[in-house]
Amino acid sequence: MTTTRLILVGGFLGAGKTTLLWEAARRITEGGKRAGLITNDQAPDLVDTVLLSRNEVKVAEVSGSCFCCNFNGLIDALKSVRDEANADVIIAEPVGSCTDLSATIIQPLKQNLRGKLLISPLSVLADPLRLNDILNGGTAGLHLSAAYIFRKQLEESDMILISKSDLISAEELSMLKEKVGIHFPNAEVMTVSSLSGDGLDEWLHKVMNRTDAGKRLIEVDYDVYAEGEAVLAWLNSTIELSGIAVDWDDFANKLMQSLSAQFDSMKASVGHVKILFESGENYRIANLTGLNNTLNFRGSAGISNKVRLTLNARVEMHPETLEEIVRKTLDTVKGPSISKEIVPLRCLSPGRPAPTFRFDRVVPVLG
Ligand SMILES: Nc1nc2c(ncn2[C@@H]2O[C@H](COP(=O)(O)OP(=O)(O)OP(=O)(O)O)[C@@H](O)[C@H]2O)c(=O)[nH]1
Ligand SMILES: [Mg+2]
Repeated sequence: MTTTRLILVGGFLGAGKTTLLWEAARRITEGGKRAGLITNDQAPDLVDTVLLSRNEVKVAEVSGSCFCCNFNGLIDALKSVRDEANADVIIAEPVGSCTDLSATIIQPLKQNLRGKLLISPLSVLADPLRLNDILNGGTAGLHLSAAYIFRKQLEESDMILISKSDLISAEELSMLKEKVGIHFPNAEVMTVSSLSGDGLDEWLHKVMNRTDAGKRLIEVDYDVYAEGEAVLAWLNSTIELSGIAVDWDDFANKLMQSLSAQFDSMKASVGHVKILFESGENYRIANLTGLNNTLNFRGSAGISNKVRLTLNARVEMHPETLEEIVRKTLDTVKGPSISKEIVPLRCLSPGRPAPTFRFDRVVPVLG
């Protein structure tokens, strides 16, 4: 490999990583450089990969395990994006429930790919509403151990990006930024909105010109970390649906409203539920990142006879319960006139993280 730049964008589930990757790749391409992306998940059939692949940019996926537990998978993905897309810049999104990236990914990369990879400061995104609650001593509606992961992600970051800055007022944002600076004095704090574009160029300019990645290591209690991951049921599925002149946008609305209502009534904390309905060139995407008021939709899959649905859910409950809810809700919403074929469906609870490497020292970056 020659010197390719790698930008790692971490942050908890639903923080806005994929949306930022999309927007950053677009800006990098417009600036005349070639961008490539890497997604990561505990299982294949990722909405993020399908969505990002609709862009012109090369996307590789490391699935079945997080980057830290499948370091070689990350190296292979880096090589494939670099070689196949001739990428100058690669942006990678680790699993949203992962932490300890400095010790398990950044230091090993610095050592193993010295001279071949320029690594940007570790950027960690945080949803402003969840972040505010966590800084006030709450858990942002998450299990205590999941909230621990959220805090650890921020603690190890080189840059904290308060995401979705369009969701709160300028005054609230400035107060939050100050509070983050007090809680995490070692990180640089910035604010971004992928929706309005605010702060994106400033962030990109910094990460494209710096190599001070993984400046510190943090202590992580792997028992708490493992529990924080294991409390989430993880469901990935691809489903072919067919009927006669079906309004898929209406279908998507009913499906997500029903799932969200059930999770809320069970007081089951949602990490992220995302669906993508694809009908040829048309697609509709829906995201739920907490209670029903976080549900949002984009695009249109239109009216047609056939659609491909990719569904990913990370919800705090037993995997079998999540699978049953998803299967039943799909059947109820589709009724007898629409047929469904589940291509694959995987539902699991992540196992204990077992990183390939875990460095106990910061690898220096040579000038
Ligand atoms: N208002 C607003 N919403 C945003 C912004 N960026 C992302 N979102 C929304 O936040 C939700 C989650 O976005 P993603 O980009 O999928 O988040 P993620 O961090 O990749 O989530 P995981 O892959 O599950 O970890 C979606 O509904 C997005 O539309 C933003 O700048 N402003
Ligand atoms: Mg994502």
